[in-house]
Amino acid sequence: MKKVLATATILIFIMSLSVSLVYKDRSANDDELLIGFFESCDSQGNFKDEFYPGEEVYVRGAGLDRGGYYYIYIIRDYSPSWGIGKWDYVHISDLDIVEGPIRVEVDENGLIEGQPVLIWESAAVGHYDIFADCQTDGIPGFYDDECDAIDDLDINNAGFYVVPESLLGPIAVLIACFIAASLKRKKLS
Ligand SMILES: [Ca+2]
Ligand SMILES: [Ca+2]
Repeated sequence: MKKVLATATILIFIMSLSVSLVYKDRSANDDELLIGFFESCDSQGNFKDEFYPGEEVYVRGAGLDRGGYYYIYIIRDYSPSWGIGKWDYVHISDLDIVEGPIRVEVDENGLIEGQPVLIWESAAVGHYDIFADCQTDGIPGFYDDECDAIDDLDINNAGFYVVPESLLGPIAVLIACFIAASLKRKKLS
């Protein structure tokens, strides 16, 4: 009897665990579909805002124009406000484009097809935003917060940041310059 009870307890535990895991997966997906997002990430789709020079930059998005398509641009960090609503448009000519346009399709659930999508093969040092300009809703070429998407304001004003691999290089150069200047001064005096 004890054995039967123990087995039943274990079975109930395993069943409740799998039910909660399935529920967790489903609610995570629902959240993505309902809230929407557009974020820099790695090749596995993990959100990522700091990259090293030469690294690949990917993007993931949800809540986008269902069945539509977008042009994605990486731009040098646009620090003025992108504007909210229809009366404060940012035009593509206001932006300093580094990569793009990269065309992506959006599926019937509002997710970018085949994401995460590679948008930069070899990142260079700096602060950047990512702009997804909807070509199937709103006015292409202008930022419209109702159908377009931006990755912005993660690292100060930027959507992502490419850090120098080591700050030791520039510091070493500065120290060498300082020593050389002091030696020169000593020689002259
Ligand atoms: Ca920005
Ligand atoms: Ca980001």
